Amino acid sequence: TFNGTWKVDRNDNYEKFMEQMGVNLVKRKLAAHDNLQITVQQTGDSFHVKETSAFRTLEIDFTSGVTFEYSLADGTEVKGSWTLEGETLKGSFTRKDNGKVLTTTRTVQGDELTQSYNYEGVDAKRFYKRS
Ligand code: MYR
Repeated sequence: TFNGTWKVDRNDNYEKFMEQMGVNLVKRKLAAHDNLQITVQQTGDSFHVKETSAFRTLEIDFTSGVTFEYSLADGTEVKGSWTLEGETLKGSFTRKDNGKVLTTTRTVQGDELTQSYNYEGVDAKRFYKRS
């Protein structure tokens, strides 16, 4: 289900979420139009994700339930994992700088992937279309 290339189509409350994350105004404005695209290849419990945006291109591998390290596009370093629960990927990532937790989910319905984000009481979503 997650397999394929997904291009961000629209955001819901993403700027407020980034503000809660401490991202400054200029970066928030840029990040709201980052043209993020992810290509996901799932093999059982393992995932290979290629991320491309206005900011960077990177590839990561992770396995359901296994902790890994990741740097957000603004440089914030986090450590955590994605866990596959049924048809939903549930992520929990702890910031290295302040110990606070960002939670996120990914689900696919038809040709749309929805990623939700929560940080310190603020929720946001990004919707991606298959491309
Ligand atoms: C991946 O599966 O794409 C890599 C792991 C993602 C971990 C956390 C994703 C949260 C991104 C939040 C962006 C916030 C910008 C301030």
